[in-house]
Amino acid sequence: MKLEQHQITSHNERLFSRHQQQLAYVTTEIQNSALILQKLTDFQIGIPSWALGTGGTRFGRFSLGGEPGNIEEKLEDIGLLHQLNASSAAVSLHIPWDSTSNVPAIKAIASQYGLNFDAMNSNTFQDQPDQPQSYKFGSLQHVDKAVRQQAIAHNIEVIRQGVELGSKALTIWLADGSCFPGQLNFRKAFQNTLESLQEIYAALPADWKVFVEYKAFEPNFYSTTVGDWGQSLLYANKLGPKAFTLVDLGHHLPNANIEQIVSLLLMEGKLGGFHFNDSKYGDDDLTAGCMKPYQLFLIFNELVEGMDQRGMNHTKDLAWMIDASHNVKDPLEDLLQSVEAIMIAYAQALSVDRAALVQAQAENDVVRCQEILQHAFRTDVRPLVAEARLRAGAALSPLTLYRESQVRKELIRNRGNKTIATGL
Ligand code: AOS
Ligand code: ZN
Ligand code: ZN
Repeated sequence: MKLEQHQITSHNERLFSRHQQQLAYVTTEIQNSALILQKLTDFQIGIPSWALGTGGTRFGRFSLGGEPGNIEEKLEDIGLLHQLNASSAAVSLHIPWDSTSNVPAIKAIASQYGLNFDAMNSNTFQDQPDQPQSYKFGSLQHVDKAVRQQAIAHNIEVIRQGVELGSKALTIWLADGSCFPGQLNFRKAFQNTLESLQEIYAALPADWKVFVEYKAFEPNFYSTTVGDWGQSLLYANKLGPKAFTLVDLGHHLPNANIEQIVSLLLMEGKLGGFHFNDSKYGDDDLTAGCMKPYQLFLIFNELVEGMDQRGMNHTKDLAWMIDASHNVKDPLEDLLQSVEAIMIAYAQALSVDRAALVQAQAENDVVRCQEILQHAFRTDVRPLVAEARLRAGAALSPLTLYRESQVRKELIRNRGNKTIATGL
């Protein structure tokens, strides 16, 4: 389903005069609003193919209806999001949840919606019906070489499919680890994983990157073989210049200082990408910014400062992706909220008075440092984010338009009421 241009136009006309007033105010408050607008227009966030249907937990799943049943429908959904917010120009696929058997058709649909293929995700955390070896005791770390080989071959196959689609990166998240003390020799597990990763790394095309995603716990509850940014960075450093760490916001132990991690990874040139989400307890995969918007801002504050220090391109040099999964919301509405929260945090970080902060830090003026950051955080930049969308031909209020045009009703009419999206 696609929106008609006149639907967007008339929505924007209705909200325009109020928007103008709000924008006028914020542009007097923020010095560099022209630059921020440009950066917001350029910024694009990858949508995970597995976030388009309602997720579930081991306690059950509640179908929403109208969910995409195949990759073509997933691309349609992301295309719709991109029409609404002009900030979701990429999809992150998951193999084998997504079938790429018809590459020309997939590419044609993607280009029709103006979508690119962000990092490809491999899956060695589940057994597929036809596979000879089981991942019950790990994949790249496994004590049995045959299992490791199967997992390596899968990752290389994912790269091959990604090349055909025009993706430029592979994200490896491993469930590998152990559930009980004594189950694993930590060093052997690390070495096996490293050797396996080296084989995958050797298969990367010259212009590809590999992202090593870490996670503190779950599904293993005693040790995880890529458990934190230290372990991920060890792998990335040992692998070479095409290997990077991927930070998923939900993958830390409680209260971890993620903004400091981000800052140091950037300093080392080893930050590769992001999985945005939010959480209260663990890997909750909730809507970005729904729990800790100040933390999201502080992370972006480090990102902007660190990327500018290194002369990096904000949009192209890191892979920005959402990783979310929901039980109670319409996933499309949820993704609109996540993208909005990310854009707001980014705009706030861009508005920080950097020179004043540097000076206040040099003077150990702790109060002033806090004031500078909180001023940026507490200034309402939403009109800037809306203006960037307006200029890109998208909706002033994507969520409002989504609801007004009764998208979900239409999707249910087309795809049915009892739908299961492939994924977790
Ligand atoms: C798992 O916890 C990780 O966040 C993964 O990045 C992701 O959710 C999974 O690989 C789905 O593709
Ligand atoms: Zn993730
Ligand atoms: Zn996760």
